[in-house]
Amino acid sequence: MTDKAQYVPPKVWTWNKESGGAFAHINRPIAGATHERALPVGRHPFQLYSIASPNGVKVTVLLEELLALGHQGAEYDAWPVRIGEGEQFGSDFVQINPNSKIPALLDRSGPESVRLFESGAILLHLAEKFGEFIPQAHRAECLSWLFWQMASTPFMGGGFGHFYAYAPVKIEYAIDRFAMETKRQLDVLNRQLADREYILGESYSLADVAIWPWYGTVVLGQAYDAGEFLAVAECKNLRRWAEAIAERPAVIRGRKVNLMTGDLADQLHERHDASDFLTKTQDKLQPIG
Ligand SMILES: N[C@@H](CCC(=O)N[C@@H](CS)C(=O)NCC(=O)O)C(=O)O
Repeated sequence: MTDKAQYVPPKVWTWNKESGGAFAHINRPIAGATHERALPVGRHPFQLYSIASPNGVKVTVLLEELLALGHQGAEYDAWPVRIGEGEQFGSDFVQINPNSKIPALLDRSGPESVRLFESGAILLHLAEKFGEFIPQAHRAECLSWLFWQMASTPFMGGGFGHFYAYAPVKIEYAIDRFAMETKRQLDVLNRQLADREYILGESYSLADVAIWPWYGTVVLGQAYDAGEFLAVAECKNLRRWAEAIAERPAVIRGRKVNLMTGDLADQLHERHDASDFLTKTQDKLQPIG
């Protein structure tokens, strides 16, 4: 290891400067709204406020999968939240998610609106509401993998991704620590998929919906530009699974919703109708429903 420890922490930490990382301008050590901001509301039972980050994509993929199964009650309006501009600290957004992070969902299908935050809770709520993607015979296993993803990914995203791709300095100790853990997590999945088509076995489930946007994109070399560094090609089972899921029409659609970066042809900033995929992106998919 080459880095020398130079920083001696003071007795009490104070917020006196930006950290310098890629998202430093939106990081702050206090919660709550910074400004008044109303959120738009559309006509559908579900109002999603999000972006097409892995945590956001989990939800749009599930909604698109539910619609593909014919659940018209899963129709949704998806509104972008520009987190780089601090919209997650607007008053209406904070009313839905006091933690100021996307995704946030308003379920207006019942007599009272229900607010939801934390992508895992949103997935569980939707899957239970429509009775899909949690096979009763494997319910405990499915929840175990869902909670595994929610608990494990911050080590990869906030740990490895941050220090490898976003931090203003490359710190060998931090990159080693989180690369080690990320490799271990990839191996957990690679072994699980050695003799199973999907995480739970033969059928695609909520576990796959939750895990794919993070670990699927990493193993396909689409995250942090780290495919070579992490030698993801070694994870052959995981790659086979990731490639198969990437081709699902609902996954292709879900990844476009609230996408604000990359190829313009793929960006669907707002989604209000299945036909939006055809009229507002250059998607060649047939509209559903
Ligand atoms: N555990 C949360 C994490 C959500 C999260 O970290 N969202 C990020 C984008 S992927 C965000 O909104 N960041 C804005 C910020 O931290 O201010 C979940 O799964 O919903």
